[in-house]
Amino acid sequence: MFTPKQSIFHSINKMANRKISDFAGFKKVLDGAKNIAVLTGAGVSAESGIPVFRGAGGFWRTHRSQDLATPQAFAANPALVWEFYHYRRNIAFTSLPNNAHKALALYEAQCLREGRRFSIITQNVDGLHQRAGSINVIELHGALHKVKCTNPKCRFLDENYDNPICEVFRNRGDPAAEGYNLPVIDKKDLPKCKKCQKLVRPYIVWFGENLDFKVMQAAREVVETCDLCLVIGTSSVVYPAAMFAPRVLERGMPVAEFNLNEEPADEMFDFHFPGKCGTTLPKALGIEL
Ligand code: BV8
Ligand code: ZN
Repeated sequence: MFTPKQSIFHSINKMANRKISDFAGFKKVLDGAKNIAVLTGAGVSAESGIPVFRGAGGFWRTHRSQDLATPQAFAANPALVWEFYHYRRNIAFTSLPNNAHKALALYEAQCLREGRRFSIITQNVDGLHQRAGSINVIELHGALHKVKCTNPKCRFLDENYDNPICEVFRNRGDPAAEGYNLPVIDKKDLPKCKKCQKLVRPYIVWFGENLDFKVMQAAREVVETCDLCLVIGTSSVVYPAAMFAPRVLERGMPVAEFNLNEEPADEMFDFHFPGKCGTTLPKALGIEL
């Protein structure tokens, strides 16, 4: 690797040469790549109408989303956390993939025809990549349509697309409602395990919880072997996902970011495409929708 002096020069040189909206330059790199990794975050689903995780979209009633996405919040008030996830499930199940999801699915199919690898590592839990037709998707943080039994002797993992997931949530979940003047939800009315009848939880990785070992292994293998990485619609603040693109850079491989923000999340990214990814991504991938 570089000596300290060389690495400073390399960084300055890279920052000076970072290509903003250089679609032609990116296409050359893209066409030559044999093993493409794509890391997506909430921004890739924003144009489908799904609120992003931080900023204005990051609140539900008076709660910050990330304060509800914890095992402590669920233990303290499972009804409140389940109502929050009922709200998220309802939005996800009634939303449609947007052009960013579709372009990724079509480009994956093109790579498969050409014998090239194409892997999506998503932080999202909305299932929209798969509904757009993407096949090779690693869901780092679980999925809204899955539930897991809380009984340590059972741990049954199930798929569940019921909306609402149980009767008590019908006409509930409205983020504008004042929670305190709604009828209290009794724990006995919350979703139960099909096998042992105990309480189930959303199959979601909450803050402070480890990611599934096999999922992390699959993601690491993609990060360690790719020869191009696209980072799409993420604020790159949540670990361990936030470590992936810097690791690709460390390996000397190119990284291209697609984000609303004018400034890249990392000075060292090779390409940055500011704007809505529903517009920039199909153009960069050369996909006509
Ligand atoms: C773990 C499921 C080991 C929930 C999620 C201090 C320092 C470093 C790390 C930590 C720390 N303290 C704690 C930690 C660890 C913690 C963490 O990283 N915290 C952060 C907040 C600092 N991580 C964990 O706990 C992870 N586990 O580390 O295990 C461990 C164990 C015990 C103790 C410590 C460590 C588990 C993390 C998983 C959390 N679960 N999701 C749910 O969804 O309900 S993460 C959650 O954030 C969502 O999945 C979301 O996807 C993800 C990341 O957010 P983004 O996707 O980036 O979304 P965001 O809104 O932030 O940004 C949207 C972006 O899109 C913006 O940049 C915007 O500009 C852009 N955008 C918007 N619209 C568009 C667009 N771009 C293009 N086009 C558009 N149209
Ligand atoms: Zn069970």
